[in-house]
Amino acid sequence: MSLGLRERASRVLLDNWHGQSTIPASGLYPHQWSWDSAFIALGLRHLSPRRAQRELESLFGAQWPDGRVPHIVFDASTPADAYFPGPAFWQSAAVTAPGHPATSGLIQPPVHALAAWETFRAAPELARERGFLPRLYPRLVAWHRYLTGRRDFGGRGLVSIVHPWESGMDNSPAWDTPLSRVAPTTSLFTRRDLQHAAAGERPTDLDYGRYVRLAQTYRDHGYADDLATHAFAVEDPLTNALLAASEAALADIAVELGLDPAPHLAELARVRDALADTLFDGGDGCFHARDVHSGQPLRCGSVAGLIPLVVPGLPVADALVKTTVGPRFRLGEIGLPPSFDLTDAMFEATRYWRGPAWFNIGWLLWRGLRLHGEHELAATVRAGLLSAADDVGFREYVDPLTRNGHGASDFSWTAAVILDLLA
Ligand code: 2M8
Repeated sequence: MSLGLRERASRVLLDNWHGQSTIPASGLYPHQWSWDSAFIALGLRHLSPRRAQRELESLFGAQWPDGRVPHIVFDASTPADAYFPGPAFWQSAAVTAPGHPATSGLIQPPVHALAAWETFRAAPELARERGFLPRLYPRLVAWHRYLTGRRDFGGRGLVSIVHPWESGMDNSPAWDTPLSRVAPTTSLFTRRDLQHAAAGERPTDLDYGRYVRLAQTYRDHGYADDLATHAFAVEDPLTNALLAASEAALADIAVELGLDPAPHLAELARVRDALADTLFDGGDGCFHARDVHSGQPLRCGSVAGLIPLVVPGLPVADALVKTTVGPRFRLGEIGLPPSFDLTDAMFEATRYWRGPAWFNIGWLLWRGLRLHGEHELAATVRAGLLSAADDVGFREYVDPLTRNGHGASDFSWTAAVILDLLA
């Protein structure tokens, strides 16, 4: 099984390569996405370490002067109306230097330093020869500095996201309450996504109207990061957990570069403490996002609440492990992580981030479980992900109960994490 699967996964990444970076999937996602590229690099490093390095370098080549890494880097050779919202909507040229690639103005979860370190480890000699880490490290530091310096709206040492697209888990039920306060846009727009995917598996039109309104407001304020501009501002456990894990990776990178890792280890400890002290719910055995405007925890069964397992030294890992195998996620039994609590009435097995299992999330849990010594459960997750991909191909997401595939086919991060699991 493994040989065929590896070859098929490699083919997906080769086909989706666009010269300097990889698109998530043709049709639905025809540009470069930020956190997709990080997962893609984790797989590409086994296929072509040089390409994996290029993947991250081209993403960071589009970094903004303020340090933010945009969530989409537009491919200039792709028709402008292939994706909505495209370059004309975001108008990034107004805030970046001439010649800068066109990008969105939002961010995505900061898994990049972790991917950069793993990419380096796959081919240290080539990376040293190419100056991969010396060039990337200051950019990674500036990225984290943007997050901690400009996005701590809650004043509690955690990063706030200002749009559901920034979470990477766009229509997660966790965002329903804060999103309900947002008036949908009155501008007319065409949803290009529905030309490539079934409406029943995507966010609703009402969701999109709100997404567009939030992005328009941010853009019309020159992408300034002040809380008053943002109707939506939440502290998300997944974003902050990946920041902490990436600080641990920055410490490793610093050592490789002959620099002092101590500031990164201190930052890891600081974010980890802030997460555990403020977003962990002991009664529920998981982390909850917090709505910065209301000050309320967004109590809901999103799998994002389990992702802090990737944080080294997390003091509440045992409680999280218990939750993963309990009735809400049944990870030990089904091997695939539902994106939302299976027992909740809001669970929808095939609608995007409201229930389906995603391979990048499975990979993060696999990594987190191993980090905390849960090797048997990690092996179950690995087997679940591999057999699902073998059965249905490299789909964007799968129904965690029937294991039927949904969303885009030949989806890059699915193929990439499968390659990594096979390595
Ligand atoms: C999805 O998000 C984009 C908007 O950023 C979309 O729906 O068009 C999400 O699944 C996100 O996590 C992912 O990075 C992106 C590309 O795969 O698609």
